Amino acid sequence: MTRRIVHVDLDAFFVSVEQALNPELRGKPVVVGGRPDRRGVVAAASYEARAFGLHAGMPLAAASRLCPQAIFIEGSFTKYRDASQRFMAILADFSPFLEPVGLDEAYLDVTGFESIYGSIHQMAVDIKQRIKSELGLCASVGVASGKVVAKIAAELSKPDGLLEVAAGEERSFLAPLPIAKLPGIGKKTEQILNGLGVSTIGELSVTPLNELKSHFGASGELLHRYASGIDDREIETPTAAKSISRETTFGEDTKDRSLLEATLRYLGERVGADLRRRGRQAKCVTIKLRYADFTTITRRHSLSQATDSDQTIFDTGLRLLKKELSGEKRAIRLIGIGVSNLVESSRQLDMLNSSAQRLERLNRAIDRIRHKYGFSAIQTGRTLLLKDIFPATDDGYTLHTPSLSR
Ligand code: TTP
Ligand code: MG
Repeated sequence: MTRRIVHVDLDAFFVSVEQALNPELRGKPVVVGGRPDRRGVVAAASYEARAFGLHAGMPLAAASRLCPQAIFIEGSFTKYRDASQRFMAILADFSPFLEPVGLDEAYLDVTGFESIYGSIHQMAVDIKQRIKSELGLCASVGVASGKVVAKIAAELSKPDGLLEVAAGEERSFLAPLPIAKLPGIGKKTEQILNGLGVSTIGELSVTPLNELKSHFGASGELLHRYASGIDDREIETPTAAKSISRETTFGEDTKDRSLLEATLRYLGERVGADLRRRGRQAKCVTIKLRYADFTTITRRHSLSQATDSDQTIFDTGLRLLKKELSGEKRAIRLIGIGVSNLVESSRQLDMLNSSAQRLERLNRAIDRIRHKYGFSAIQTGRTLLLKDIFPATDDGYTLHTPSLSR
């Protein structure tokens, strides 16, 4: 039986929630992101606003010049989180094989569910209908044999769309599309491919595998498969992790403090991003070191308040590292950082503290940019020196032990 994967993405999510709650905003150009006289960017623009050229990421001032009649709203994360939870609960009624992605997107495996709904098409119609009647929101739905094609189908169908790609049609569906539509192709990969004369997904699918591998390593093979419409990745239902950690072994044992600190920062950022993606915060930070003689130690510190901030995770790890290494003569073979004692994210306390709030906004903005343009689109000062040591991909640095450090 061919798999049927459904991808659901809400249209103009933040704005649509505002419009659902306030009928006066409906049918109008609306922007969530803040007042146009403030610094900041558009987080979400209604489709009416997009007709004027407004889009996410555009400075608010520029948006207001292009569309002076647009209504600008500050927005409130709590509203969007509530809507997101209700959205996911609706989807969970349709299939237990549910993988939420961020707030307004999810994959469902619905293979074999025809018998319940008459057809997968009918099921998709029912999903859209329930989201519309219970949340007042429009969803776009893509259906295909794998995640990549389902996601692209949903995106192409926007707004309020439904697009099903029949089994066997994946390759011809993708072929005419620009490579940037393929998940995993950020700015950097796109440039390299353009340099090779590849601009459509069809051209990518007929580029010799060897050539792709020589430029992108193991991810070259993945690109090739995705471009050919082959994607057998399973739906990953979230499990409540007890701890999250990243570690890496150096190519050569090292005593270089700045390399150790930069690597700790990088691994800490991966841990922080993973925590935020899971909507969790941690109350305990642990570092792990293995010395050249294979002696392995862990050191941990409990925080007074749970955190999901890269800065707090790193600062805590760095203090532990400095304490451990003071007077230490041996070189380091492996370094790792992790968090445990996880709790559900709650922000009320942080919101009283404006510097914590700023950090939270910053971390979330970085997550979004990296989600869209690849991990290396943004580097924090601390990790810059890694640039000269490890190959950077859209997905981050390729450390010596990538499976442990991603
Ligand atoms: P998206 O699904 O990327 O965008 P969207 O739902 O607004 O529009 P559509 O899917 O119809 O193209 O992102 C979901 C929400 O995430 C979006 O409503 C607001 C938030 N977001 C930001 O805060 N900043 C951003 O840069 C982006 C892209 C999204
Ligand atoms: Mg969306």
